[in-house]
Amino acid sequence: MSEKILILGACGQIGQELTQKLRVIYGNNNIIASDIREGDENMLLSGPFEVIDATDKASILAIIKKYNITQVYLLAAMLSVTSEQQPLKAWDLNMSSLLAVLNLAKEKHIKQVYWPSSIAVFGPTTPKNNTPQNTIMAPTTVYGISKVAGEYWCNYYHEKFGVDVRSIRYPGIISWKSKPGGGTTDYAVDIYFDAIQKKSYQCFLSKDTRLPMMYMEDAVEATIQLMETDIKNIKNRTGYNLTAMSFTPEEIASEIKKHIPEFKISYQPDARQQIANSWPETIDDAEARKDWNWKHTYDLSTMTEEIIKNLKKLESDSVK
Ligand code: AKB
Repeated sequence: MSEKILILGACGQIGQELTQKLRVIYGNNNIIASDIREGDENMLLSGPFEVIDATDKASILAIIKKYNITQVYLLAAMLSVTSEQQPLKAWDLNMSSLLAVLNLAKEKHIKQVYWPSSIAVFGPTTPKNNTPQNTIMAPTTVYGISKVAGEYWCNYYHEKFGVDVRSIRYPGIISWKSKPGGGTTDYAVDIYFDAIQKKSYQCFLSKDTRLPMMYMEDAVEATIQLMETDIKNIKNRTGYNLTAMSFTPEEIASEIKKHIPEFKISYQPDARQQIANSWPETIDDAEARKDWNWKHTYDLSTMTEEIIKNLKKLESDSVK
């Protein structure tokens, strides 16, 4: 039987691009996009779309039955910065949605679940460099606490009930087609937009804050690759470490200057600095590379070239 996939949170940064890629691979009508709000034109015209609250198990079940869904990608979540502003709301959204979907899988309404974890599972006492797959976690953010708890719920549902749930600890994801919202790594997206539009950027992190990052193309590729991997190769049921590059604001700025020489960056660290300081600088993702043959394609230089080329094209198309 071919897969029928429901994406919860399809209008978010990763959801938008993942939906389009899955529609290309599996066929538009086999990918049911959904979010708490209606999608944009691109989303609505390219395949089925449903408005669903990802914490409402009964509504998710109705959609699963309506379309004979086999897999759910649960991407609805509040990220690190917004979670600090509304801790209980974040805990409720991040946990209730996960438990709703895990229970639907336990009750055999669906066969497979994808749920994103994050480098936010780690904390200030975690080894900062080449952070291993299994190490001290102890996060100091609400978002991180919800991701650690979520990882162990996934593992529990797998061990106790045989639920096939898979997860990646995403680093900061950098994109130009879709924008993030409410994350600490968002600066690495905003910087490109401001570089094109204003030739300058004021960064909310200090110039030497090194964080693990990945280009969206790689993140989407990794996610689909993990979900398509033969079940016998999936050895980890909490969340796989995954990375492509690590850089500081100063390093990304100097890469941008190669394309836009007049670009200027200034630094005004705010509360987000503390979140960034609690996260690893570089990640060891050897297990993902071994278990499901993960390989990244983009580094800082190839990603920057690609993003700037595309944003310049968007800008020139919009003035035509
Ligand atoms: C965030 O900054 O909150 C996210 C993440 C690393 O999970 N991008």
